[in-house]
Amino acid sequence: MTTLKELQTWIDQVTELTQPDDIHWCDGSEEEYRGMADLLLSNGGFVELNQETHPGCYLHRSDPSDVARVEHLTFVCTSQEEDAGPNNNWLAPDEARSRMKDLFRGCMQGRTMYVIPYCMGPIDSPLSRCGVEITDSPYVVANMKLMTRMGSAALRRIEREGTFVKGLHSIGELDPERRFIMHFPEDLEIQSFGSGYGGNALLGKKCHALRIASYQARTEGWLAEHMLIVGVESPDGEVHYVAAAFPSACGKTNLAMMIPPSNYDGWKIWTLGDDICWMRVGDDGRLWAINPEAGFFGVAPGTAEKTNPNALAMLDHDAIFTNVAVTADGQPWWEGLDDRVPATDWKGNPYDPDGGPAAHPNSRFTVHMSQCPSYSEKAEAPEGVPISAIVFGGRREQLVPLVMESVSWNHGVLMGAAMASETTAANIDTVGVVRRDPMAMKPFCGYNFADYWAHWLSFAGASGHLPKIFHVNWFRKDSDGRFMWPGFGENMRVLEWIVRRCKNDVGAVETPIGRVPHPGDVDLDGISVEPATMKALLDIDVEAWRGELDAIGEYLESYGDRTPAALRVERQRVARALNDA
Ligand code: OXD
Ligand code: MN
Repeated sequence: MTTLKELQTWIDQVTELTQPDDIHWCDGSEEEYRGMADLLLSNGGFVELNQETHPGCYLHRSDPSDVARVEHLTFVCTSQEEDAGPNNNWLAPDEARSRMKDLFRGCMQGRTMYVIPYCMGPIDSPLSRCGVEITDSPYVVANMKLMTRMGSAALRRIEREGTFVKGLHSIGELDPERRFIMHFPEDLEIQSFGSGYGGNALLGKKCHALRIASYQARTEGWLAEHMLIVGVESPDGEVHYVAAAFPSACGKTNLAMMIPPSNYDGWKIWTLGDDICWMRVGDDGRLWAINPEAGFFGVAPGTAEKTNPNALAMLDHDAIFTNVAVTADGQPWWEGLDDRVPATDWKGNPYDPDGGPAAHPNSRFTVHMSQCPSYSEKAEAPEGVPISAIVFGGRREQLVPLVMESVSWNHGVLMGAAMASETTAANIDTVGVVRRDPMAMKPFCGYNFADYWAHWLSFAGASGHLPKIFHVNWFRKDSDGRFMWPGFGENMRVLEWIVRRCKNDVGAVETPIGRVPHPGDVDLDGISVEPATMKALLDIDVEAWRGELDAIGEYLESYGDRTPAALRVERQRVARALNDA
């Protein structure tokens, strides 16, 4: 089925190991997608939703033990342990391969093996990279169709280029005791067994486009990041592109599809991506970005008319819902959507208000990007878009101001490396604990963080036209535990300041930890944020920040000798500025 010998040999080896009944090469056609949906409807993998209100929409209920990424079962298997770093679980490649071989042996007996050639990024972009996922899950095939450029065109590119990421996936028995997600970055290879859930099973996403791609990006001189991409259009028609990194389930999708407040006449946000961004320095010295994905795999709970009207508008047709609740008339429902009461919870049981949330907190929608009303055609541009600003952000109740700007590239890298956030339901572990999540890549960096920071720092000398770097925090709370900033569409006010800083047409206040807006420079027209609250949102508590800088220092030192000296120097500079303040 392919002219590429390396691909055919691998397929033959996997066939011999896993013993499928059938092999299906995915062509990516609409008919194939329909066939997959019909198959899933007939075997219980899909439940049909109300086809009058939601044509082409289906619900998938995953195994209740298989509802999120599993960081504790995710490994980076480099030949040297130090190359994976303290930020990853590590196994020696031989050991990992032999464990996985035992799991995969005979696992596709009685099943069809699907071969999915896919391209991450526009099919004709030099920034794109291809992969082939082998899976025994038709749910994965259907999702990959929406999330990637999948099928014949991708196969042609793979045959032309001769290189591709090999991803082998089986749902196995969905037994949490027999579940592993292994990455072999040196061989551009992924093996995932025992989970059918998103990030564990749709291998193009976190496994390829972040873990493997981050490793590959370092060797090839580019960046693979956990970032959304938006175009911010101002009333004069100028568009500035912004890439922003936030940890999982911290509002990337909402920000990516934001509708500016009503007093922002003539402003518009264009959506290019909500999760992953690949960037490379162009001939003009600017960073050019593509979104390697073709769809959104977004968190459903909290998505509502008020928080993300564009997302709601794209979810009433041709979407796959995973682990949401259902109303009596068969419509998808989740907490925060509206005040209807669902009939059935995410497990398919009659809804019991005392029995926990109706939709799983990490329930998801999968939908093709072009269905988003704010979708930008530029998402298909082979050359990508030039990035004016990089924004880092975490979920921090205290300490971290609404927005600050770094004074240099290296300072921006320190801001990214020092990021911390309260954990969310996107991973199976405890929720709400503050952890360091550098560049929002803690679960996704395919190599040692110290080397990753060094890679980021290496760009400083590469060009004089790099984006400015900012840090934001939408989640600060007052002493009564209330959010101080309204968030959602109102974040436009902060984005405007960021864009104006990029154009050098607004000033800033220098503080020891970076530049913040003059309080009057963030437009508060139409929102009930008092000037005193704004002042507090931008306030720097010098004493508390001294403690934070100590904690950052300890964190950086936990990477030992590999921590780049330039990052240490930068931290010392900020610590000194705080001591002098
Ligand atoms: C995601 C995640 O699914 O970050 O995007 O967990
Ligand atoms: Mn993500």
